[in-house]
Amino acid sequence: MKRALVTGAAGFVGKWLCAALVRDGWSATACAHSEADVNVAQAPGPWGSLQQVSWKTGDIRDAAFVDGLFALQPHAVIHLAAVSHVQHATTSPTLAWEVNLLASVHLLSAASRLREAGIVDPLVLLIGSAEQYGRQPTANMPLAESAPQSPLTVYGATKAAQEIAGLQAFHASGLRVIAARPFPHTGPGQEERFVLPALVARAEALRTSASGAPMMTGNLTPVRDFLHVSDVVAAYIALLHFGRPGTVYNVASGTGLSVREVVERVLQRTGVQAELKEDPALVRAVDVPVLVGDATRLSADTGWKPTRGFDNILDDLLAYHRTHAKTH
Ligand code: A2R
Repeated sequence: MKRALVTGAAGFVGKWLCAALVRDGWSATACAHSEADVNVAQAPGPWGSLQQVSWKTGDIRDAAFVDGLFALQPHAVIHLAAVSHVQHATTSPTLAWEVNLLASVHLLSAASRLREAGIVDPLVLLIGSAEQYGRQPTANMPLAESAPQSPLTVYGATKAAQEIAGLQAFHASGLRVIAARPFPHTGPGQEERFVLPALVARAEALRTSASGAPMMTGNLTPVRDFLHVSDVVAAYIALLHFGRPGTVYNVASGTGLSVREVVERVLQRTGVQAELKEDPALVRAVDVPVLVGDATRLSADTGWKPTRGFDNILDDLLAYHRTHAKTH
């Protein structure tokens, strides 16, 4: 049985990924920040069972802790741990650089040592972000991986830097690094500080209160490409099997929706009629106007295709919100 090490495993994507890895026949070791995170992550959810996953806890900014994780001699490392929220990275840039870049460097060094010792040759899948592209001409959408990286946010910059570090290790020593640039993804279990769960929660509050209040939103003009988290973790597993080391892959649907269209679809799906009102507190000071990705390379190399459309994503979020709201 092949061994996979997953960092950031108690986070939103981590739970979906660990459960999917077990279903795919991997022995998964899940690295979480704290015991408290593990306890929360083990609550049952639509991602599947985490009972066969073994957990390690610690801070991946600590090089000795990261070295210790490699005693497991993993065949694959999927590096999800990050300051993952764009605004959090903007307000805490030092933390974002430490976690999103330095911790990745610890991981790459530990994987290289294992490889050089001839013990195992781990495949390292670095999870970056579409935010690495920054502001690009709308005419260039959907963006291929050849588009220049010009990150606009601290978050995007840290992820671009992580990728450069990973590809440098590949070029210098042959460490098998693959870099993924996922476009926005959501689904059950994502925190409400992220846009779609927040919109669903707000629409549900309007529906249940029947107050006739307006739907508060951030900037309605940005255009984004949304995927279901289950399709994203399927892409990561496909890359473990068929990805080419030293290669960058977009993970994207290829379809863009404006935030206005997104909000309208959320209201329609929840059965709420409400006026839209921009809340200055929800508007980002710096935001990328359009981000739509081209995943032709990923599909060509791995056969991956997204399976869940936008309404399906919303229905899943709604169902989860309604169950979750009832049980908490
Ligand atoms: O800091 P916590 O307790 O929220 O744990 C987060 C963990 N993490 C760390 N783990 C160990 N040492 C650290 N210094 C450290 N800092 C953060 O990474 C959390 O459990 C996990 C990230 O999960 P989420 O914030 O839920 O992100 P999500 O959506 O699962 O994204 C996964 C990856 C990230 O690299 C994103 O930037 C990318 O996909 O989109």
